[in-house]
Amino acid sequence: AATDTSNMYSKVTDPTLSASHLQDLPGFTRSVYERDHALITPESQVFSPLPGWVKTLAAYLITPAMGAHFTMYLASMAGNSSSAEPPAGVERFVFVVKGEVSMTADLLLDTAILMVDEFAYIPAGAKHTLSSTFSATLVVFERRYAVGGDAAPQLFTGRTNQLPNLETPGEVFELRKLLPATPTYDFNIHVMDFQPGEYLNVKEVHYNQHGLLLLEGRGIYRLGDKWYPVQAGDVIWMAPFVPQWYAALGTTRSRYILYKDTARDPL
Ligand code: UGY
Ligand code: MN
Repeated sequence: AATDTSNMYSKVTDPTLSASHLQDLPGFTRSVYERDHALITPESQVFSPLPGWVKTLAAYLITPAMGAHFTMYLASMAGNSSSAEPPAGVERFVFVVKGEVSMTADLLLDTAILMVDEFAYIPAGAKHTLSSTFSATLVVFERRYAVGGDAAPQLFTGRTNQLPNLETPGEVFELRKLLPATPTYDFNIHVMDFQPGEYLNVKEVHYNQHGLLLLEGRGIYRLGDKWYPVQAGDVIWMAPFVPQWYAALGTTRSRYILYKDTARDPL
């Protein structure tokens, strides 16, 4: 009997490693963990109960075990969930990527509602609770506050799209800083936008550490001498002095949120 040959060469036009299959390929991940950087893509993110929090799973993506001085985690809050306090002396920054959370705090008169693209900075020791009636996802950055400056950090909330674009001489990206750029704060959170085809002009090498979540778009991230295709949902850790560079590709803008330690003497 004649064999059906119609699909015989189908791998040529539908290869296993085509973009549509890459996500599901058993054993395949774009994640890497190197001495001075890591890329942690969604299929590698492992969620487990967040100690003290109610009905919340979290994936710790950056911790001091890697050499970082901060933690970065994604917290996935189910319905009727709530947060716990960070350890003593630790400040917290939360940014809502999905859903909506309420925040009560001793230093706040009213409950604050945080929606997607909104954020809160909570100084070390400030009693507060984040809760969600439905489900919500947060990206959280925490570190032990390094005393400095002449004023105490304040608890505040904000909305990214209400912040001004800051000029960065020699660069084309749009930059928003979510914390005041004063010596009171020992880190900042940058939101950076690149249109397709735009890229960092400076091939950066600097003492600061970064934790990055790509919120929108896709492109190529250079870390050290490796070049990584990245897309929304990917997380990157950059150790001090790792050469870093980004170029936005695709058809939509790239936007990432980035932790950066600032305003402290590295000694
Ligand atoms: O501010 C920064 O260091 C930032 N431009 N770095 C980065 O995007 N990798
Ligand atoms: Mn940088």
